Amino acid sequence: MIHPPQRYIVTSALPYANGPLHIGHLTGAYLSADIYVRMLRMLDNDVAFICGSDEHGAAITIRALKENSTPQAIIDKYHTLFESTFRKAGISFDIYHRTSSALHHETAQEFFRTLYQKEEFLEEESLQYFDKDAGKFLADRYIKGTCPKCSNPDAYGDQCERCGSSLSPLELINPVSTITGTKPELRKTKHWYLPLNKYETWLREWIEGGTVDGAEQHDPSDWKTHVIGQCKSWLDGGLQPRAMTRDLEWGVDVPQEIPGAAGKKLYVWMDAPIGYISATKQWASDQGKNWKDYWQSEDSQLVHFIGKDNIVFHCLIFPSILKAHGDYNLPVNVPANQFLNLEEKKISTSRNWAIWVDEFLTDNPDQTDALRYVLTKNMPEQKDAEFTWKGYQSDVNSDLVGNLANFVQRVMVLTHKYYDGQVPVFDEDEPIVGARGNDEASWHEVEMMDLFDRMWTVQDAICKYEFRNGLKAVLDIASAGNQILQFNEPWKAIKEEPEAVAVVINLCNQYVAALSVAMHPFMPAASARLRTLLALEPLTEQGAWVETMDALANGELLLTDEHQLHEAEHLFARIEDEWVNAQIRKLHDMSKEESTATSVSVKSEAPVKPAISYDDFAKLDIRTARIVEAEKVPKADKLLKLTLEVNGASRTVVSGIAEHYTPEELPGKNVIILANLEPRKIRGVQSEGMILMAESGDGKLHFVQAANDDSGMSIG
Ligand code: B3M
Ligand code: ZN
Repeated sequence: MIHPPQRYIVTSALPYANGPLHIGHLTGAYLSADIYVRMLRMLDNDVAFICGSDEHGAAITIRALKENSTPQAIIDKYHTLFESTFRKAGISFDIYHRTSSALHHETAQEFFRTLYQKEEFLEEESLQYFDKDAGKFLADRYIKGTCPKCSNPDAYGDQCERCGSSLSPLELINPVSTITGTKPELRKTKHWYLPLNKYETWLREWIEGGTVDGAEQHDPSDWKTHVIGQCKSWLDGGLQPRAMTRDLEWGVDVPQEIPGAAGKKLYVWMDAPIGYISATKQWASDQGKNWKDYWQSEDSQLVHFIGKDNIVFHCLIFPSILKAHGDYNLPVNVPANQFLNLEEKKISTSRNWAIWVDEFLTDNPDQTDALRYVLTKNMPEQKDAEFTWKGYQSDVNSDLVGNLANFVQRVMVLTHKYYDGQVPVFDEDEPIVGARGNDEASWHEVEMMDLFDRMWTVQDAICKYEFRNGLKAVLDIASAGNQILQFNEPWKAIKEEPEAVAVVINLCNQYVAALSVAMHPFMPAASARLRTLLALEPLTEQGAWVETMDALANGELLLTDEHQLHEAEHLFARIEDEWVNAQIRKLHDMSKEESTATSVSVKSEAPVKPAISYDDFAKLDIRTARIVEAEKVPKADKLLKLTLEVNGASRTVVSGIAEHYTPEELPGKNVIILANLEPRKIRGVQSEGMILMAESGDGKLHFVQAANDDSGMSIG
């Protein structure tokens, strides 16, 4: 046995149930965790792999308001979408739960009640913005105003998206409620605060020294530098008490028996991480297990997989809640990933600059393992990383097709050609040229020991959360196999040195069989396809790695002599230019950067934007105009090129209305344009201005028009 079995609880960040998942989410907290968990199971550990939807928080209620929907409808939609997305992506959670469940509410309330009864909280009154017209206190995201740092007029109560400053609502200049557009008033309200400042000493000892109450809990050198660095900067900046409750209508109620609890909910970042525990309770109950074995036993290890924006919550706040409760383990590691950029730009949900996982895998079900491969190869483990479609094409075509699949294909074709598909018997003492080449003599047994070492490199890298290195080690097995073929040239030697060829082909079959195991954590579907080609039993994940490594360590063959292979098939298909160019076009066409840049549309029920000065308004040159010509913009589904007449002069505007109007129906229409918007090139067309559109509740765009037909009238 190469690895004493251990118990693990592994969690992936609970995605907010208010928007689809993109490839940055997938590679950041889910694919990384899945690779790790699959290896843990293959090493015969007892693992609970936990996730679920994070269904509270102001963002969900804001979206419900914007879409004229309800929070329940929003979370139901996205919870279902996430279940489908993770299933398609092969993410093997043991349970995918949800924080709107009764069990979660009970668990989170129990946590709050315990901390309250232990008098861990500070009870403090504070001033908070209250919207008189809406009759409610305003959560940070419901308040907008001018950023005190960069004067961005559209800053939110918790953050300015232009300069990135984290703000508190009281810092905003000219705050307005995003619900009614009115100026909110300050009112007193009581909340319960976690005294993080009180925990600073033990948190620092834990983060920097790996000890809890003097006892070693983990080795800090196992943690990623950037995670430790972010925690230290928070600790060095001095931790402040943090409110664990909010005045909200949507969320987990503060236990009502607590005085002053009416109308108060748990802060989403208190309730969400407790979602890991409630999900484990549900899973353990379904499996007839004891959830405390995973969260409260010293035999269990807790690992959180997250993106870097969640580090403070998983390394400082949630551990503080766990330790304040008293019965729970702290994480032994939080291997947070950094961010993935897309075509050299930040992935942006609001600008639709993203590859949406469910949509991509629905359209390309045969690309799941290729996507897993490319996202792992480019995983932002230590620093932000890049994803490009051309890079996807070259990674798949050179690594998966050109190396891995090519090696498998050659070995199987040669085995069929010379031995009718049967793994040949071989002579242990027959020398061949090994994978390291340089004409040095090697033997089957020596190359098999090399194989053991290569497999060990895969295992060791994954167990250290180095998934890029682990994946490279898998491809190195295929490269070594290709080298063995290249150096021995069995297709030439078969006549003169059949004994050596038998050694080479048998050895390469062992390499292929080992690949079917080594690929599994990264590309489970391709691993299964390969095992079918090899006429091997489907992999039983639990303990499979131990079994394989024990066999190799004992000099046993993974494919026994005369094992009959099935016919060879290509394991991966090449990515052609046409397909990859279509993906690139789709990304640009989808990106709202173009469509909203060319026609301003205001949803009827959208909250009023913050007030602006008259001087700001006076800078806008808004005029009437008439559409003279209209035509589609080539390869851009949403865009039309319009020729307008304004005071007798002609100008071109590119507008994102192609899904709402045909070119034929537009000539002669009167419209209103913003005439002095800086010209910009869009899909190769110089666009001079912007057409004003009104967006009705059903999402249809309507022209804003003047009462009479004169063009060029200035609107003021
Ligand atoms: N939902 C933030 C996010 O989706 C939050 C994670 C909660 S993990 C307990 O990135
Ligand atoms: Zn700012």
